[in-house]
Amino acid sequence: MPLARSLSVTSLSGLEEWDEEFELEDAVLFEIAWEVANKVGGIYTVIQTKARLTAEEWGENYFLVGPYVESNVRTQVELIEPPNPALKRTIDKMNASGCKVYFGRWLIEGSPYVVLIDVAFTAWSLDRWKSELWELCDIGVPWFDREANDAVLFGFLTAWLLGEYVAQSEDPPHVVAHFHEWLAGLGLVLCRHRQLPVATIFTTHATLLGRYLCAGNVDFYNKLAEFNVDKEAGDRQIYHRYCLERAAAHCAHVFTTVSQITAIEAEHLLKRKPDVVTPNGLNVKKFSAVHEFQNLHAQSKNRIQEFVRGHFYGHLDFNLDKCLFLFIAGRYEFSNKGADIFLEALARLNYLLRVNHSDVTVIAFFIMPARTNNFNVETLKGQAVRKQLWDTAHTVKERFGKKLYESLLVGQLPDVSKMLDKEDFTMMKRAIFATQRQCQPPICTHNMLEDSSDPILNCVRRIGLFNSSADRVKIIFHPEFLSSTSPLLPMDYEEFVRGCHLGVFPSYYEPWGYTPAECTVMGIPSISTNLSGFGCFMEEHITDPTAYGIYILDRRFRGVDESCNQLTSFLFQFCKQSRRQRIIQRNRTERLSDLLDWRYLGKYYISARHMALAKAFPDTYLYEPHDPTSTTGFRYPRPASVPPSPALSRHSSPRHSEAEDNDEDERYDEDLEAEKDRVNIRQPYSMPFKNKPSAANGANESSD
Ligand code: G6P
Ligand code: 1S3
Repeated sequence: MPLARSLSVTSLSGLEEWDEEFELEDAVLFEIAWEVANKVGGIYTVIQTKARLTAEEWGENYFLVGPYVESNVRTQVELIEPPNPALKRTIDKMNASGCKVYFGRWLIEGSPYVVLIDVAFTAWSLDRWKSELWELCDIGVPWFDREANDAVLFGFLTAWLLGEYVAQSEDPPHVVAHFHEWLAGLGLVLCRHRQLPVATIFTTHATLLGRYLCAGNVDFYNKLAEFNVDKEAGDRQIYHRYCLERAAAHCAHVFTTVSQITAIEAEHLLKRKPDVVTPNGLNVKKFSAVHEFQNLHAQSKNRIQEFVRGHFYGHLDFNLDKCLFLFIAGRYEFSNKGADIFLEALARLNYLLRVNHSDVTVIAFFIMPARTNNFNVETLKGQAVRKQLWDTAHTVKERFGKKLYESLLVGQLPDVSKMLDKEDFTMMKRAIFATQRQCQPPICTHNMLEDSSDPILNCVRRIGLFNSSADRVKIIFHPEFLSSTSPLLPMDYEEFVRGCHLGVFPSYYEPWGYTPAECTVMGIPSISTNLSGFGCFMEEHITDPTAYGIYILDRRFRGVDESCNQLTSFLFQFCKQSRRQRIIQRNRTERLSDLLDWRYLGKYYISARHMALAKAFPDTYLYEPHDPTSTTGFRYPRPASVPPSPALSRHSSPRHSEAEDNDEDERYDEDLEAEKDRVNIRQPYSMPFKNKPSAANGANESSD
């Protein structure tokens, strides 16, 4: 089976040695993507988080190239004059020839320079360029495909920019042009066709065919080698897009993709094996106090609890302190992102919690944007009722306090029976009456435009999880990305993730998967799959991922029903953990964040660039590839202290009582645990490049 094969391009050893010799003084890097300063999906995150590291390496010679979108520019970009004379001449010349090209600084970490091209302004050239494309490589782009039309305009304009830049440079520098995804790919094809002296890299973050085939009912991974790619692309009316993508992959000096699993997919669907796998990293923020991220969890959780109080008003018959918050988030691709099996597993979990008389309540959030017509009235009312109860309690408290104060002023202890008067009781009764509700708490927070055909809502209807009192699993579907200015749940995504207990991402098609990676760096456990780039990467680099709160679902070698059972079992085991075990697990999860830091994963981008420079300018640059068969990468050993299984976990302090919810005891255990693990595991950034002696593996497992 093709997936069993291992590509070793992400082997973690040896990178330092390959790259030390490179001198980049006269080289210039252009990184070109449709998502530069323009958030559409995950590629934006790649470029935005990586910018600081790349800007540190390339300084004034790093330029991001993207589309000009006025609303984005107003909020994210400071327009300035280009300090680089050749680039200034290039932009002036293009603008004098009927283009609109802007230059500025993108206001993110690293403040990289951006060149933003208004593609709509040059739409008058579309027909001419499409004919040229047809003449050149027989790719015909239909008039109705707006995205592909944009890709043609963007492609011709970026190739023009690069060609002009080379022409305007007195002493032509060594240019590296890194293109991301098919939307930017045509620029690369044109650079090669025009024989520009530019080293080109093409990174695909997902293949077009892979995404389309997986969304249908296809046994994708077992049939990878058998697809008739031209026919499949034609059947889905994406043949022209597919041709653009495949042409870019083949024309590039260096072809890369974001994970091993997508490398195999690309080899079969695009017919070129990637030269380097460039996994996605994040900007990892380290807190000076070890507990800081735990405190942030508690703070954010309180805010989610407030929302839940409002959403479930009149039905708050569960203990919020025993409530676990689970979530799935991302692009609304129902089955590709695994929302289908998550819902099915939630139904099974509900059954298990009920028959086991569990006192735990699970609230599962679905944060996936769909077409809506704003928040619905019932949801807004819930928050208004909660606010009113809060105001009432506050007013009564004030009145109570005033009477108490007056009594103490005259030297008397208050008569407790007179502290609350009739008016107070009337006010409180009125507030309680307002919490009466005839309907169940809503599943969806918004008015859906396609309510009757919405896949999540239809699945909820089928499995019958309607937020009733008897259900131990409740569902909240928020079909819009989160925002700190929302009147409903005023939190940004990061705060929300911190407040949850578990991220659930059982994707079927996920070239990388930033969502579980983001959970990890915030110390929140997550479920991903062995079909996602992230899941495979973690499996490769951690001896016992589950112990670190990285649950990896097997969707590769099991049928859907079996995977669903495994997911249910992960969820049920998670629900059985005590608070103390969750705290310990979060500490461990957070410890993995070094592995996902760009400071470390950025090395793969560096080597892709060096490889491209050496291929395009062999007289100047030399690239010595590492041993492609080497598989000796770093692996995180098993955690040295108490395992997280509820059955095996023991109290590490004689002070610890039955009261697992006692924060003081937890803190003590947590300190002890963190200290032990720090001594045993924590290492500086450079650690992943070295092998650890195997004796460290679990040697102290029972030293607790
Ligand atoms: C953090 C806080 C603790 C709090 C705990 C709740 O660790 O530092 O004070 O008790 O979160 O954890 P839980 O998993 O129950 O949300
Ligand atoms: C793609 O975005 P998506 O969510 O459509 O690119 C992301 C960045 O490389 C990747 O994390 C994700 O898996 C892909 O699917």
